[in-house]
Amino acid sequence: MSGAGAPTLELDGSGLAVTVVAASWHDVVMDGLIAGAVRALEEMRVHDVRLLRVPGSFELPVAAARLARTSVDAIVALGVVIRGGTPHFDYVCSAATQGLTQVTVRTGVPIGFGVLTCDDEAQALDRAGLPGSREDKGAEAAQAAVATVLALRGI
Ligand code: DLZ
Repeated sequence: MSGAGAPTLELDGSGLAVTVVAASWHDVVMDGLIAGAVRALEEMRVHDVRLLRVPGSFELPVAAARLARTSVDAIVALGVVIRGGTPHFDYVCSAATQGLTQVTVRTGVPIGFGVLTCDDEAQALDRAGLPGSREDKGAEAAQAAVATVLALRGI
């Protein structure tokens, strides 16, 4: 999927509580995604920013489901899944994507989707918001989560 076309968002997240739930596989990429998300939340003046780590991307939906029952306004889900030689990639990607979709739709709590699904580590590093990366998917997911909270308030 091309990263072109992402919106430029000027958002005021003051008064919001947002938790970043982050998998732990591929630590260099994860460090970049988490830093990007936290930086973006701070730039949007989100007053309560928390971080919850889980082992892998497969565990993101259950963590998000539990968080959605707390007082959070939004969740940012971050993970990196890199294709290997077995079908495991497809199962983990599908579990994370479908699980997070179910949580956000069923609970109404916006979830910024920052799970990278890449062919190799180079692709992931290029999206991780690190020095030299072309994209910052952690920041994009954080902005999407806050933008959705604000948009839904307007209904
Ligand atoms: C098992 C596994 C594999 C092979 N690859 C990844 C990966 O690239 N990214 C990731 O976030 N998690 C991976 N996992 C771990 C699963 O998400 C999960 O944590 C384990 O299957 C234990 O439930």
